[in-house]
Amino acid sequence: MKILVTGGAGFIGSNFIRLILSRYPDYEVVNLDKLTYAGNLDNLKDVEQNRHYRFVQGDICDMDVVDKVMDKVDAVVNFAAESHVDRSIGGPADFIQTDVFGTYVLLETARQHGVGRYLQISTDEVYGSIRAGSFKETDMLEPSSPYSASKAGGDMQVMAYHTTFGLPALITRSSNNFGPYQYPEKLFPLFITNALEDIPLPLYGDGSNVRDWIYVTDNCDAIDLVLHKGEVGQVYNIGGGNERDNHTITGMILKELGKPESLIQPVADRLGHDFRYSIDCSKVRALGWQPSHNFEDALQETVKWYADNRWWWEKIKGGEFLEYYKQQYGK
Ligand code: NAD
Ligand code: TDX
Repeated sequence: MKILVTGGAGFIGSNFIRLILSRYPDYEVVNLDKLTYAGNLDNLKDVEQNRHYRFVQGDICDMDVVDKVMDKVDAVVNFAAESHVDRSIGGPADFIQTDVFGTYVLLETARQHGVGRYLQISTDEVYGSIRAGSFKETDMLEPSSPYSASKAGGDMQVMAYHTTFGLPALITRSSNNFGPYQYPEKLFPLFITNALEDIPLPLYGDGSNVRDWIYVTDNCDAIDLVLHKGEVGQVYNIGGGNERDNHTITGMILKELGKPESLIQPVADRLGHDFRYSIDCSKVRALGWQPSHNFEDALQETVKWYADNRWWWEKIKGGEFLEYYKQQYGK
């Protein structure tokens, strides 16, 4: 089987490629990634010499490039996206371009090539916020941020290509991932690395917003299952079942590192900040998946990974990230 993974140099995509290459030694993986600020070939250093793996630098919005890399591909898994909510508030254009138009280019090319399976990696954020209960796959999409609206736009096109052209397409919508190789703009890696550097942890609002956390390889496991066993035309929610508010997560990270709570710095809330995400995952569980990581152990493992792998994040935090951080906080 030959799989085209797009956005494979990012956080989840790189963890997914590692899993596929180790689990299916005869598969071919082509990784098409533009290498935006979030794309990082260091994430795949350990597999770059694997003869079943090939990296191509390119944009999913470029139909010529996509057409070339889709040659003789059996399946496409699209991770490529602008993925950070705060950046989408600062400037939505790149989000519309990659998450909406880029998805269209992939779908159209997959249709022309007669690709056997197209899997779109989406997010629980497309449903919007929910005070009580959990969203099912059939619930209405009510995205709140330019990021989640762009992702919802991508999802709509995927289903339209399935219904109209019979493209064998599927979608996964996962909750918040954490684990190794996550760009340090997101909550977990930002707070862990800031704490390691003894600099403040900017907690939005009153810290009471709730996310459902999933360890990244548990999500990759579920994606693998849906790719191979999912029913085309279907959506699968993938959640860790670990709902925690941001204040609790922050306290756990600080405790793990033996750092004081005085490092927490309450800052202005995110605009349109969704209060709580929660998804019902009975459908993917019925397919045979369940998370294999206990939340507390996985958090401990993740904190240790960032503490042990300063080489990975110190150079990121010294570059483009600093400019972004300055814009956010004016220092
Ligand atoms: P990420 O930002 O770490 O990685 C995105 C990757 O896509 C990067 O390597 C980047 O270079 C690449 N990319 C961006 N624009 C591109 C383009 N135009 N052409 C080719 N490559 C491009 O993101 P992530 O956290 O790994 O998320 C991966 C996917 O999973 C995204 O689609 C995201 O919406 C979704 N998702 C993420 C989470 C999460 O918690 N991180 C949760 C649910 C869903
Ligand atoms: O500095 C911060 N302070 C803070 O309080 C940051 C970066 C975040 N937060 C809060 C906002 C959220 O309530 O922490 C929570 C998590 O924030 P992010 O890590 O930015 O994740 P979120 O906005 O929930 O979106 C993530 O999960 C769903 C990913 O970035 C998306 O790509 C994915 O679709």
